[in-house]
Amino acid sequence: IDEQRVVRVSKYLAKHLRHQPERIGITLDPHGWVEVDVLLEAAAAHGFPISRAELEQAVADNDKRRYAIEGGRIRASQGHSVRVDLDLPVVEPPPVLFHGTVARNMASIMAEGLRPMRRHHVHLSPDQETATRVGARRGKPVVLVVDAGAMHVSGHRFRRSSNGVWLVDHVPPAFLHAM
Ligand code: HQG
Repeated sequence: IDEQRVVRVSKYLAKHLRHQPERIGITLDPHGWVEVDVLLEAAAAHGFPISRAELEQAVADNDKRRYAIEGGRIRASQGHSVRVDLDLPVVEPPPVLFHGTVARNMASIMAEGLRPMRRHHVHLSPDQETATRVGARRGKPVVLVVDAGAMHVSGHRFRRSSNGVWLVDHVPPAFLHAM
């Protein structure tokens, strides 16, 4: 299965497992899961047939492990805009985390902090390289250092998705500084 096809399948999954399940007539359970069989049937019925092998490759090969399959069901590991409860435990973060963005967002970020925007959480990266890649999706990357340890001490709750993305509701500007 060629790489371009896997990327297309992955994008299709993101669209329907994170944002618009109703577009292909599927319903996610409260934790974001849907039966693999139901998903494959719905995709085929809506003009985007995916074989089981393609699905498995899109899940397994995904550079970011964006999707998880468990007990015949699949979900996106993070990044939803539809309401789901990923049921992730609150865990103590490392002392610092990183956020990749671009210069045009900086004035607003430094004034009001990091906000989830269209997603459920602010996404933070465990290392500078990952944050640089995240920022570079939008232009010349700017990496911010998040004082996660101090946030944790002052009661902010951190969760980590199964693919290693750190999630938090808000990062006030006091806990942010440029690199
Ligand atoms: C910015 C991808 C102005 C924020 C990546 C970002 C990541 C503000 C944008 C994951 C702001 C939101 C998430 C504020 C935040 N004022 N701009 N107060 N607060 N922003 O895509 O972090 O491919 O929702 O800096 O790899 O870029 O989807 O978040 O530029 O892990 O799996 O608002 O998405 O993963 O953009 O990326 P996003 P993100 P996937």
